[in-house]
Amino acid sequence: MIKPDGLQGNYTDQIKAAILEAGFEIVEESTFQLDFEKASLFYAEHSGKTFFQSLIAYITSGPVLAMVLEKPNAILEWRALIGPTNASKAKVSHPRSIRAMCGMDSERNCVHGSDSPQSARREILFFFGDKMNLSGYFFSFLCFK
Ligand code: RTP
Ligand code: MG
Repeated sequence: MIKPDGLQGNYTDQIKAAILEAGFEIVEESTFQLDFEKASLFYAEHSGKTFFQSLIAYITSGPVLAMVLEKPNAILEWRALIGPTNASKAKVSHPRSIRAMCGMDSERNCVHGSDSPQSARREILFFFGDKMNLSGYFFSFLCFK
């Protein structure tokens, strides 16, 4: 997912170029404006943390671009490509990462990545559940092939 700062900073083309250069296929994509309720659901694992309210304000501050990316070992490969959560540290430790390119700090880091097959499944359903036939067969193919 490209977060609002990624879209507002006009980084979409650069991020997509990095995605394709790394060998991912973009299987689905769509922009969404999340509201407080939806963003809270998306980041439910962080509810109660000190940064939660700020995170929700950030993620609802403009549209996001959600994508389904496909590649062998996609989850780890994508997390490696985006770099560490803190973008200001990424600029030093992972200067070629996407977060180094378009992020700013520990919150405004311009992109999100699912952190497990279970998260990927939940997040793909969250954004594209009404669009895809996810009643079992297709999704198993998508996630675990
Ligand atoms: P993401 O879920 O967005 O891909 O990021 P992540 O796994 O690298 O990091 P995570 O721990 O899941 O945190 C989710 C998002 O919350 C914001 N954050 N702010 N102010 C802070 O200390 C802080 N820590 C995390 C970031 O936007 C982070 O990506
Ligand atoms: Mg996370």
